[in-house]
Amino acid sequence: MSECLFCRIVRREIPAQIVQEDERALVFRDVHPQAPTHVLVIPKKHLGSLLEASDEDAALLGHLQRAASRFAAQAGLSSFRLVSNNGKGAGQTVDHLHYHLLAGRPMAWPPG
Ligand code: DGP
Repeated sequence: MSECLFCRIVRREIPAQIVQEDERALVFRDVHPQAPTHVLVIPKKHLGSLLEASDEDAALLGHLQRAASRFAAQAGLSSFRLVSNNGKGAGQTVDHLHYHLLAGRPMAWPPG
């Protein structure tokens, strides 16, 4: 059984504020929010990062973006940022693919 933190959230072994779920994706609130709305969109399947995704995961990757857009619509968001840190150098701290969906404040560009 995987000790991965986000796999454990998928299995409900660690509590999280889950806001959306389907057979392939989970959306839950980030424990250290960086914006008034900050959720994580993850695949239930373990992928360490986008670097572990293969052609057979293409539909799953599209599914995650649709999960993000569905959350944004249901939350009434008129704008949001969707970002994924891949690799330590990019700031990835949890080795399970995830997209941060941030909204509710002005967003600077480029990100730090
Ligand atoms: P990243 O640094 O891009 O790998 O983002 C990981 C995010 O995961 C970070 O914003 C904090 C969040 N996080 C870490 N541990 C937990 C946890 O146990 N529960 C929840 N809900 N979020 C977590």
